Amino acid sequence: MLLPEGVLINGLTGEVSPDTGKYTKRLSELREVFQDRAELDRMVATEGDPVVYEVIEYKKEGSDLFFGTTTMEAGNVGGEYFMTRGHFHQRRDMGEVYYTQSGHGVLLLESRDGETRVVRMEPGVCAFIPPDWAHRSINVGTEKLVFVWVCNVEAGHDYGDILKRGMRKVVVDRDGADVIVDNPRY
Ligand code: PAN
Ligand code: ZN
Repeated sequence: MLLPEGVLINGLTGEVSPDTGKYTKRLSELREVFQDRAELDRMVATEGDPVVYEVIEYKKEGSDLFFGTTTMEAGNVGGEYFMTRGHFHQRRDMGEVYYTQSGHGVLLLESRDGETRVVRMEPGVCAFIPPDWAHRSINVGTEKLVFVWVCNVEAGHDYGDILKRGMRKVVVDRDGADVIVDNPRY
């Protein structure tokens, strides 16, 4: 039998305790994600392959739900802000919740038929991600962006389409302001 448990989440660091697993994504692992690959390679070589984000999860065998944190560093690659890979769920009937704890971000969403929506990620904003909307989070601030996500264990990730051609929009820095523009590569 699964037993209830309180899990402590640090909204400034993303620490989850207890956790059941974690991974880190560094810039060199996100080569397909950013447009300016020459600048990415330069950053990997000269800045020690910076961490872009870390995911920490709490998942119990036999449960229908799991949750965790994503903690994104601040930065950009040639003006394109640090972002996650972005994905649809394998299960098209399963959505997700993103609850921002700290920092400033943009949650970029795209429906299967190509509609774009944006939800600003600010502390206290709990974003509803409907089933079958691709989602990518982007740190547009100067500090860590930390959010809690809650999802069905069977949702799964489908990275294929987004890794291949990106999303229809990209979020770039223009004189310190975040601007959403058409993806020139799409
Ligand atoms: C999140 C994401 C996490 C990392 O847990 O998986 O923020 O983003 P990518 O998986 O797109 O690299 C989630 O949406 N899970 O379904
Ligand atoms: Zn997801």
